Amino acid sequence: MDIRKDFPLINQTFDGKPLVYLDSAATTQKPQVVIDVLSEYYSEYNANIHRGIYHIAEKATLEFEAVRDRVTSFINAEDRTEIIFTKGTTESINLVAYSWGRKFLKSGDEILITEMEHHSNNVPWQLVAKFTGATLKYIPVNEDGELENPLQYINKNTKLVAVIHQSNVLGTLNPVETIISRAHEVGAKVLVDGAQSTPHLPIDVQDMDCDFFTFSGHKMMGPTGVGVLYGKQEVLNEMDPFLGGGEMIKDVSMDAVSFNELPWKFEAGTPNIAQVIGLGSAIDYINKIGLNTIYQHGELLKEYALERISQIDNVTIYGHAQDRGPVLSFNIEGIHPHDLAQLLDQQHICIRVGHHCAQPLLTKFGITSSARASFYVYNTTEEIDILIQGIEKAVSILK
Ligand code: C6P
Repeated sequence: MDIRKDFPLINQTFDGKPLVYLDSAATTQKPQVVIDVLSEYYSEYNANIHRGIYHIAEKATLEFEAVRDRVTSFINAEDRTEIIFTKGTTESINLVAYSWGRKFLKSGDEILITEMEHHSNNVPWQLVAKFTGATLKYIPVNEDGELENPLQYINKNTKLVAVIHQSNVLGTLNPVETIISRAHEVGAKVLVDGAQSTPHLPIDVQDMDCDFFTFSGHKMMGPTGVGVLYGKQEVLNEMDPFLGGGEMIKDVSMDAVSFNELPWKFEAGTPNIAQVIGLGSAIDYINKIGLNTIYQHGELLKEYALERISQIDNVTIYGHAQDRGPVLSFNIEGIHPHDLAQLLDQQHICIRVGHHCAQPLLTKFGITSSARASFYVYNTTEEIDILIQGIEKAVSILK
């Protein structure tokens, strides 16, 4: 299936050279259908939702709410009321930290996260720990970039486990099902950060049995500014609202307020209407290709990239987990990753360098930054060859 033609930006040339985009873990490129749907909303039925009774407002509401149904089946939630639209994974996790964490955690309780969390699944829990007096604990990461005996850290004081599904640095896929089942044995809730896994793997939240699952639209070919918080209905019902105002109310008087039902209780203010509708189109596009095809293509690119990058002289690849996704972090001895990225940029090759918003993990590996190449369904092995040539050229200049 030739899908590259669907992506306007990867077909652009710069100084006659193609753009080689290898930073999809940061954000993916968007197919034309997603771009068109955004433009259609603004040019054909732009109106606020859940309010107006004129026809374009009704169409906007219908299109917006229809995406909730598509997300429900995309991750196999039991009910559409379990799907809350946020502006991204970061907001989804913060929502849980404020509305569940601050309400239910207290001194003596333990919040368990891992050393490989993205800051978005670390900082909110540091803040909650400070606020509630709960203790924040970490499951360590071993040299291969895998969690070291994760079940050993779950005990009767554990009240919440928040774990990254696929690492944005090492690519490691964590055994979330095993962690969830052990956590439930001690009565703890589990949040899975699916920002990196959802674009690549079929997700079934009922099968996984997580209490919360989060992901971002922009990492799966949708627009920026939209994400999802999935929560089990009974857990969401126990929580207080995160933000106040707009659609989250039922009744307001001078001195009292009652809240709307799920999912709107957690969707304050005018929502990200265009972005949600764009996410719906991205889900349709993914379903058309098929997540199994996307996964297989990712496997092929990952294997090829691992083989080619490991042949570079003096290279260190971070993370060698058995089970991993198509993202690869590395450093070349004596070369600063920022210099490498700058020289690659001159060849129109886009990779990410820095701490990847996972400073505790990089510290654990004894580094402050790395280069990272990440791949998605529109990438090719030829682009990996161009990356390798680009790296060789950069190394010859920098050495
Ligand atoms: N990682 C990366 O280049 P937002 O920004 O809210 O859409 O997603 C945050 C986030 C949370 N968890 C994981 C595992 C992530 O990878 C990210 C975003 C990007 O790795 C930007 S730092």
